[in-house]
Amino acid sequence: MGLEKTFVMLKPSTVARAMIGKVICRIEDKGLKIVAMKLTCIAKEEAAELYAVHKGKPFYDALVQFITSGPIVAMVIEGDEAVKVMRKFIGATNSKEAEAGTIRGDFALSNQKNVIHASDSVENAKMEMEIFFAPEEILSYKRADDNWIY
Ligand code: 3AN
Repeated sequence: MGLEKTFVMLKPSTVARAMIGKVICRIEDKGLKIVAMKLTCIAKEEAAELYAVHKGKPFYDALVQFITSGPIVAMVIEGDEAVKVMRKFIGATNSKEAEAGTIRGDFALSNQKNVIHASDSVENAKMEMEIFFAPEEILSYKRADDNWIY
């Protein structure tokens, strides 16, 4: 088993649509474990760090504007191959093309207001969780169903 941690963010549109619970429910039902979580606002500098790879792209300014427009939920999610599993679970960036059954496929129509972000590699996960969490904020605990998931 390859236990991994990944960074997940529920976007301002998800908080505004009162869908935090719905999305978290999916993550927990899958057997993935929330090991850190906070409702917070992203500063422009944090947004620039998070989306550094997109700087210069036509949608960059709108993306930073959107992601800083209201509260987000930042989380660290742990599980077997959590990075790959979460990416598959959220679906394609363009929600219209995201498969039914994925979070974006089921809850969105937009490629910007696409509900959720999840890191695309173990390296990026580490970098992204460090933007939002101090090491002591990432917890380790047993869930009652751990033995039935693994
Ligand atoms: P993903 O979130 O699926 O990893 P990325 O990393 O390519 O997608 O893009 C990061 C974010 O930038 C997306 N979640 C989305 O909000 C925004 N974005 C990506 N492509 C577009 C686009 N063509 N138009 C508008 N926003 C986009």
